[in-house]
Amino acid sequence: DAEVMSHVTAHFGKALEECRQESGLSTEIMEEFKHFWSEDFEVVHRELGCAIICMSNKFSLLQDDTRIHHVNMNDYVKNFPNGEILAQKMVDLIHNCEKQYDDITDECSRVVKVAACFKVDAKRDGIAPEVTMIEAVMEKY
Ligand code: B8M
Repeated sequence: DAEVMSHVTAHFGKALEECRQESGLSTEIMEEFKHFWSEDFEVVHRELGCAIICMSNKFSLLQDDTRIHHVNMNDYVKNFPNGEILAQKMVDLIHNCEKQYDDITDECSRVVKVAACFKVDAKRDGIAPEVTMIEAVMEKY
């Protein structure tokens, strides 16, 4: 559900500023995390992968091998309004994308590929939020 995903993105995106320096993700590449879902934002930069790893670590969403932590991710998403309808779906989509890029050894490069795959699949399944939907809930977090 796209509404739930707007909440997850608004909350998760708050960690971006803490991760800017160590990830090297410039504001020119990505000004705010909500733009991840924008039609004209291309999920291609290695630095975005590094940023997603750093951000995910703030919420313990990854395992030691930088793959998704299924239980923690499920619990994280369930905490948002109607989160239970998206939690397992999200874990399944991300895990399916991880399997497709398992051979990439560089963590940041692999994670940005997984994130791009996740964006495509989330759009296909109608659970990708519009940027305006994210903006509408950002003040809650
Ligand atoms: C990690 C949950 C973030 C939810 C916010 C919305 C979109 C962000 C996309 C990141 C995709 C997750 C990639 C992590 C996979 C690690 O193998």
